[in-house]
Parts: sequence; C-alpha cells; structure tokens
Amino acid sequence: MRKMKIGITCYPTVGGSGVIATELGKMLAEKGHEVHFITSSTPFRLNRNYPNVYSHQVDVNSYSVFQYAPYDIALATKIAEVIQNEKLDLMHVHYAIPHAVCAILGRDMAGADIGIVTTLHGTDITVLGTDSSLKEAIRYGIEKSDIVTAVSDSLKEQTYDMIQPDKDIQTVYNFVDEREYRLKDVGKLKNEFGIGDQEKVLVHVSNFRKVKRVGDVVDTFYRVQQQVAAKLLLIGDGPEMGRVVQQVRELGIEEHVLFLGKRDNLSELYNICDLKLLLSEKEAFGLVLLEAMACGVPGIGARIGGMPEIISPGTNGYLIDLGDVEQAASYALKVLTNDELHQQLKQGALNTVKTRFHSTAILEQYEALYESLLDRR
Ligand code: GMT
Repeated sequence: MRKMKIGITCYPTVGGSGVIATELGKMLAEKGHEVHFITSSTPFRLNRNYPNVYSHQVDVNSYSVFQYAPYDIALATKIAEVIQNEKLDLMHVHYAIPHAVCAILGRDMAGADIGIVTTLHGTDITVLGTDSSLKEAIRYGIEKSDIVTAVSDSLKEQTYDMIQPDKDIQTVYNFVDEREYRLKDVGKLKNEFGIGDQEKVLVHVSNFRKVKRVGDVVDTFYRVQQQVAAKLLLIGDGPEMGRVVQQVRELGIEEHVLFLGKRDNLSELYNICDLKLLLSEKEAFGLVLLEAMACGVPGIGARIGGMPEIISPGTNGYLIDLGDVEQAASYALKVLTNDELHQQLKQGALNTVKTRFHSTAILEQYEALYESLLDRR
C-alpha cells in the first residue's frame, strides 16, 4: 500500500460525522499515511499528539460589511493552500455541502489535479436536501467529487431519490475504534452513579434534536420502570432538552432518570448499561448504536434509515415501528427480564461489530478507494 498525503475536512464539533472523520484520520496516520485535518477548530477526538497528523485551522473573519462570515470561502482558500504547501494526494471531505463544494473550489484555486472523496452522513441529504435552494449545490458537490460514499444503503437510496445525482455512490459503513469501545471492567461505576446492583440501566445518547424523538425514549422508559427496577441515562444535550426535562417531571420519574449532559468517556458508561434506545425518525446510520454494541449493549431502534442495516432483530436487538413506544417497552421488558436472552443479544452485539463493521475492514475499503483515485491520475 502506497503511503499517501490525505486532507480531511469535517465539522470538528461533537457529532457522528466528526467522530468518523477524526477516527479515520487517526487510523490512517497509524498506518503510515500523512493526514492533514483542515477544519474550523481542532476536531474534538484529536485529543492528544498523534504522529503523522497535522491540523490546519480555517480562520473565519467577520467584517462589519458582511452580514455572514464567509466560512465556505475561507475553507476553500485554506484547502487550496494546504493542497499546494503539503502536496496532498487527495482530499476526503465529510458532507456534500459545504465541504465537497469547498474542496472542489479549493482544488480549482490550487490548480491541482487531486482526487476528492466525499462521504455523505445523512443530515446533508435528509435535512438540507429538502431545501430547494440547496439541492442543486448538493448535486454539484456530489457530481464533481471523484468518489462519493454514503454511510448506509438507505442513505445511498435516499440520495438518489431526493437529489437524483448522475454519480455512482458506494456504501462504506461506519466503524468504531475497538480499542476504546470494548468490554471493560469499570469497577463500582454503576454504584457511583447511585444505581443499585439489581437495577437495569437503559441509555440514550444524542444531540437532543427533534428528529431524535427523545420523548419516545422517555415514554418507553416510563413503561419499563413500572415493571422492573431501572434507571435511564440520558447523555448529550440539545434543543429539545427543556421539553424532555419537563416530560420527566410530569411523569414523576425524576428519581429514575439521570441527565448526564455531554460526556467523553462513553465507553465506560456503556459498560454499566443493559440496553440502548435510539428511536429517531431520521438516522442515516446510528453510530451510537454501534458504539454501544461494541461495549456489549444491544439496541432497540426504529425501523428507519440505516438502523435496520445494524440491528438484526433477535440477534443484537429489536426494531420497532416509528413512534410505537408500546412495542419498544415490550421488547425492552422481554430483554431485561430474561437473562439468557440478554446474554445472547449481548454476544450478538459484540459479534456484529467484529464481523460486519470492523475498523480494519472499513479502513481497507477507504484505502482501496484512495488507491483507485491515484491510479486514475
Ligand atoms: O445525527 C446527528 O444529528 C449528527 C449527524 C452528523 O452529521 O454528525 O449524524 C449523522 O452522521 C452520523 C455518522 O455517519 C450517523 O451515525 C447519523 O445517523 C447521522 N444522523 C442523521 O442521519 C440524522
């Protein structure tokens, strides 16, 4: 395998796309490639010094004459500068807009003949794609990229339906860093959170946007805790938090719900959990399901987006019809009251990560795509 110089652009703040972009960059660097992150701030998972990894920050100045700071232009300019100074072999950008469009412009500005790989993560298609003012820009970003990947077959199909690009899109699934997300002995962590040994622990992790339907998670948990002693960990924060806090109060289950806010040490927390709930109405993949599974936590998800590509009902969790909290509660109770079934699903979850989403295999898929780009030039 040739050693390549790879530029990566993503949204560096918390979010699945930023996590995947950063973990991919770190793993590519470990394999000897030179990785250049070109982002508005240092990606949050780039939390220590990694050899072969460089971070280039996009400075976005706001001028009183402009109503909006020109992030896209500043990013394209920075991409052009890094392509030229570092002699990049290719750019891998996450999100069609603005990042693919910025990379195309940056390549043009640099007068370089390098390949652009664009990975679609969902929000850029399922949310922005419905905005007619952006649809043409998304199509342009996709069609002018050399290679386009989507994180699930579902997202690929949705992109064809909504954007109709004249472009081959390949599915490359997400992955986790198995060295971090794994079974761990976390000692008395469960008790330290005030949870009794006999209590079951359900968990939901998201950015609390409306599409995550955290209200359904709380309604499901309300039904579960009526039958078994249980606690719900709500991890993350976002626009719906106020409504969720109110719902928990109205249901009178404050004692059973732990609002943990944004957390970094998720793998340790997953290791005290028994079941994951992700009942969103849009979810191109559902990386948090995979992270939980890597720690032996089966999941209940809605039958939408990429979730049916991760959850095999009865093997590593269950799927429900969107919004059917009765069904979700009934599956949760089935799992939490049958130790043998729970153990089977736990094993199924671990196997899923190992056999279908292993980082080694996913990394090789990306490397093969990069190689094919170099061969074409
Ligand atoms: O789900 C979000 O709100 C964040 C968003 C992002 O851009 O980081 O997540 C998207 O990308 C993740 C990584 O590929 C996927 O696991 C999420 O399913 C996807 N979110 C949606 O499609 C809503």
